[in-house]
Amino acid sequence: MTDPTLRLAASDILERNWRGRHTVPAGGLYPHQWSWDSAFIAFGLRHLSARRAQQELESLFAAQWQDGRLPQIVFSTGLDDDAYFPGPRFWRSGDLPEAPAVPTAGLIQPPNHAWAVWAVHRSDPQESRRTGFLERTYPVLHRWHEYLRTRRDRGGSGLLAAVHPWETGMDNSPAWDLPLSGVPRHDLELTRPDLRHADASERPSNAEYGRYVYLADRYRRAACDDADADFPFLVEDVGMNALWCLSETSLAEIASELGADPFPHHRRARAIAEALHGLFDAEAGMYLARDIRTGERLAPRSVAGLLPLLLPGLPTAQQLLATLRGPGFRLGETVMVPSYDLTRPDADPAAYWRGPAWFNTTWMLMRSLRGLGAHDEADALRRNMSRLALGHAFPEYVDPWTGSPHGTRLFSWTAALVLDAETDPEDTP
Ligand code: 2M8
Repeated sequence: MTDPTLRLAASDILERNWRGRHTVPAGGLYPHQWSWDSAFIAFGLRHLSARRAQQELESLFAAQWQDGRLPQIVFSTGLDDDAYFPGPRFWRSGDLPEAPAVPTAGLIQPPNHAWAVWAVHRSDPQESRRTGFLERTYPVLHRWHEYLRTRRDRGGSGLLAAVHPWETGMDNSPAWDLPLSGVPRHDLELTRPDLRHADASERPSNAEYGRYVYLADRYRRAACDDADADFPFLVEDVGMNALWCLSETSLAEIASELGADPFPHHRRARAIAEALHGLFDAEAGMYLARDIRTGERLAPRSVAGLLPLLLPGLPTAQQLLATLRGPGFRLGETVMVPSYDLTRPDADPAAYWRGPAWFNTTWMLMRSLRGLGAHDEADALRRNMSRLALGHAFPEYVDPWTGSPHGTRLFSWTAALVLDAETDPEDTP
């Protein structure tokens, strides 16, 4: 780590957002535990305390459903129900037979967890072996991936489907505009505690929220059973599937380390990679999400479509690199990687997942660039991330051109991922 000030500031935020067994993404806007946030946060925590990184992941794993799913949110008890919407009263997970004892949401988020577990192990293998970290977590991760494989392949293509934009982690991405347009709006008056903590112009609109709530409510009414053949939102998201594939590769490493057979994981990772290839669009120069209901590819080019760069030996890597460096994403001219195609007239550098640059996606692409030998470009991204994080109180996201900060501040994965990038700059996916 070159800059002790950065390390101190980042660890301060992770300390401030630590709630005893897990870290909240941000105190006001996101006061519970989020699934893929925790995995990103563990990448940073592992440089401060291997034990704490293990706890972060294992507090999430303790909320695994009997069907194997890891929930989008694990609700902290002791907070008012209106601290976040939809909260525990909306989900009433305790009434569902497959849900755990702790209150959770019924949706999921991208499966980056096995990847994080393997990274936590690698950072201190001795401590990991001493505490039996992999022995405990391997069965959890295995059941999680089985849930995705058996219950979420809604299109029969070998890819997992998202039933809600929230599941993709890129909630408001323009890629979801078309499939969302056919979703009815929930007619109840909306509660928007998020607007107490963030500017309304930067958050999803009430119209979008009405549809989000309709989908979540309909999913909950069916006891989150993934069996509703007419479900109005079913998409194959590139980012979720790329992370699933990468995590399956990590499961193979974990299995080997435990003396178990890695082959089934390698076989599944290959099958996901092959299915994912069906989403490659040569004209777009990247992967595009697919709407299962219509069978059509979704044209908006979001940063998710570049995330297969995380996968080793990707046959389309050079095409993706060209797109990342081209007019849509402008690597080298922008300070961090934008979330959406800059050539589109509706790209907005400040609106939630519709143009701004996020630290998690930039960090993933920075690692991918390094894995492909593009060290100068990876270093430039790392330096920009650190400068902007430190200069702007660790914002949730930034304008990709100017670096000006947006969203909430003191954001946990921003702190964790710059800490990781600076401490272990040579690490690749
Ligand atoms: C954002 O999503 C939540 C819903 O899950 C929200 O908008 O209220 C997204 O940026 C998501 O990727 C992230 O996990 C979550 C918490 O940081 O916030």
